[in-house]
Amino acid sequence: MVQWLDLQGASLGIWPDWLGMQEQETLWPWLLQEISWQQQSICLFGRRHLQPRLTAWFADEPYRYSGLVLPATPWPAKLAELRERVASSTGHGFNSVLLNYYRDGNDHIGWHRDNEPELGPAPAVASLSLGAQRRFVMRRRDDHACRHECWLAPGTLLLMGPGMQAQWQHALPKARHISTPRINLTFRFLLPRR
Ligand SMILES: O=C(O)CCC(=O)C(=O)O
Ligand SMILES: [Mn+2]
Repeated sequence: MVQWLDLQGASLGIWPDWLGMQEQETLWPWLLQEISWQQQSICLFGRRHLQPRLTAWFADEPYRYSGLVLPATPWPAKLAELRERVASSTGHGFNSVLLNYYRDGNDHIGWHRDNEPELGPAPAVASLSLGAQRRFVMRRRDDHACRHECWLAPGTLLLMGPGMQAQWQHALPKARHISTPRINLTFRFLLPRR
């Protein structure tokens, strides 16, 4: 059952237990064994940094973010099947997935918006969480005191609806007490290049 929240004009959808325990138990080792996880270095404010997490990428189109160009990469059948199920639950189609592997609570993602030009002006971004439960925080760009947060338990599907990226930033903060890993699959739709 989906829970919809209205965040001042942007909708957030949460499907707890979207992926059952048994499927999580087969998907998790498959992701660890079959995905070629990389620690990318990115350019932030003119300096190069290693990202504080590992990532992987599959897409029908190339994607540019934080000074990186991620090429078009064919989808493994397992992820293509998940993409269809995410599309049918959320009502949004996706042609790319960015996977994040947070090795422990030190790995994180800072405040940002998923607002690259390829995503268009009002993208929907769907996120499937596996492994350690982590805190996902959102704040309005124009009023950082206006915040919302949720705990992303394994198996949860989250949809940041159209409008969210224009007004809100999001982050997955460090959680030093967490020693176990988390994997997150973020499904996006990239506009074909003109
Ligand atoms: O790990 C998460 O839940 C969020 C990841 C994220 O925001 C991103 O990859 O852009
Ligand atoms: Mn994001």
